[in-house]
Amino acid sequence: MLRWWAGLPLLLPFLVLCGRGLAQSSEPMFRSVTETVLPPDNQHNPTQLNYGMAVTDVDGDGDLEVVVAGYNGPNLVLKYDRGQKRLVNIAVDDRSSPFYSLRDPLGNAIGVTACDVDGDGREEIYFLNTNNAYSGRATYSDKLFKFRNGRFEDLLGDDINVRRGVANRMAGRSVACVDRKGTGRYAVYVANYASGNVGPHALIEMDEAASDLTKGIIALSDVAAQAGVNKYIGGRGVVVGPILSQSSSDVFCDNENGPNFLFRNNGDGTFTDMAQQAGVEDRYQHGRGVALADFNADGKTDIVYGNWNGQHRLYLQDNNQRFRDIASGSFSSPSPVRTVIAADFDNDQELDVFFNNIAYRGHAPNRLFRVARRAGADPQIEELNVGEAAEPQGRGTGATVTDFDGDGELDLLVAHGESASQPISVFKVTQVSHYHRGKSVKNKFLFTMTALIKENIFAKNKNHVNIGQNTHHDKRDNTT
Ligand SMILES: [Ca+2]
Ligand SMILES: [Ca+2]
Ligand SMILES: [Ca+2]
Ligand SMILES: [Ca+2]
Repeated sequence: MLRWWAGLPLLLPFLVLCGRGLAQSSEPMFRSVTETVLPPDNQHNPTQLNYGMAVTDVDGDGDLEVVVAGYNGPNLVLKYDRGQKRLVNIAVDDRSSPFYSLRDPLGNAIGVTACDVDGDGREEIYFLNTNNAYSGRATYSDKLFKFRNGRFEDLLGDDINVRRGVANRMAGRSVACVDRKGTGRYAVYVANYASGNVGPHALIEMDEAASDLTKGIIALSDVAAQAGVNKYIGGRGVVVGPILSQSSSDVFCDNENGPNFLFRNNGDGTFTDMAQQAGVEDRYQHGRGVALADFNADGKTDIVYGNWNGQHRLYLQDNNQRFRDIASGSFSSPSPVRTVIAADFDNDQELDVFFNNIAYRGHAPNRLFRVARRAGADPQIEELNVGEAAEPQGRGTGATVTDFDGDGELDLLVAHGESASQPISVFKVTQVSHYHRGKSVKNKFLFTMTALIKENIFAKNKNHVNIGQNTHHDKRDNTT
C-alpha cells in the first residue's frame, strides 16, 4: 500500500496548479446518499451502536463489501446490489445464510479487519470484541472467521485453538493486519488496552508447524512476545505499512497515557520500537485514528493521526528516519476525533485528510483538509468544505473509503455509536476531477488499488482502507 502511495507521485510531476484557492475550497466535497443507497431500517442499516469498518470481498465474487463492527447489535456486511442500486446487508438473520455467523450479536465488536491468515488466497475476517470492559480482561473473546464448509466459521472456536488458549480476551481498541515475514500469511495485530500488566498487545497468526492445511487444521498462536510487540499500554490506533522499512511491514501505534510505538520490522518477523529515536512518541497526547501516506512525495512514508481533544499530527519523515510535525492551525486544533482517513477523494491528484469526530457533548463537525505537494517546501494544508459529511451531531466512531458502486469514484461511509444509536451514513463526492493537465484521467487511486488487489499486494497493507477500526470504547466519553 505504501509502495503504492510512494509510487503514485512519481506519475505526477510537481505542478503548481494555478487558480486553486479559497474559491475552490468553498465547494462542498461530500453529499449524503444515505437515503437512496442505505436508508435506515432494521435489516440493512439498523439504528444501533456501530464502530469500525473494513473492506474485503466477503462473498468471493470479486467485488468488495464493507464489514461493520456492530456493538449492541449484529455486525453488518454491506454489499452493493447493482439492480437495486443500493447497499444491502447480506449477513441476514437466517441460520442457513453462509454469512449468519458473522452477525455475532453478542460480540460487542469495536474493531474489524480482514486479511488472508492461512494463505489460501481468500481473506479471513477478524472481529475485536470488548464487551463492557474498559481495559484488561473482557468476557467475550475475539473471533476470526474463515469461509469453509460453505459458510463462515470461527477459527478461534476450533478445538485445537481452544486448547491452545489463543483467543484474545482482552479489551482492545483497534486491529490491523501485518504480513510480518512477507509470506502472504498475515498476522492480526490487536492493540489492547492494558490494565496494569493485564492485556498486552497481541499478534495472532497461523502456527505453520502445528497446522495441517490438507486436513483443514489451522492452529493459531499469539506471537506478540516472540515478535517483540507484547507491550502494556492504553492501545488506541494501529496502522501497518513500510514506514521505516523499504518494503517489509512496520507497525505504528498511537497510544493513550504513554508513548506511541513505531515498530520497525527487523526483516525476520521481529520488531524494534523506534518511536523515541524517530521523534513520534508524543507521550502526553492520546492517539486515536491514524493513517499513512507520502504527503510530500519524497518516497518516505509519513504519518497522520488525531489526538483525543489534543493537537492532531502530521509527521513528515526526513532522510534520517526522524519525523517532524507540520500540522498547524485548524488542522492541528483539538477535537474529539476518532477516525482519520487520507485519500484523494476528488481525484485532483492531491491527498485529502478526513477527521471523523464524535459529537459526544455538543457539536463536533467532521473536518476535511487538502494536503497539497509543493516543490522544495512542505506541503500546503488547506481546510476544505466537507459538505454534508460534516454531521455536526454525528457520534462518529468509524469510517472507511471505498468505491462501493464501482463508478470509479471514491465513496465515504461513516459509522456512529458509543453514546447514541445512529445509522451509518454514506457519502459521494460532489466534484470529482476527471481532467488533469488537460487530459481525461480516471481515478489513479482506484486504478492503482485495483491493480494491487489483483496482484494481492494491496491486501498486504490494506489497513489503509480499514482505518475505520480506529475506534474506541471509552467510559469517560459515555454521555448516555
Ligand atoms: Ca464481494
Ligand atoms: Ca484465507
Ligand atoms: Ca514523505
Ligand atoms: Ca463510487
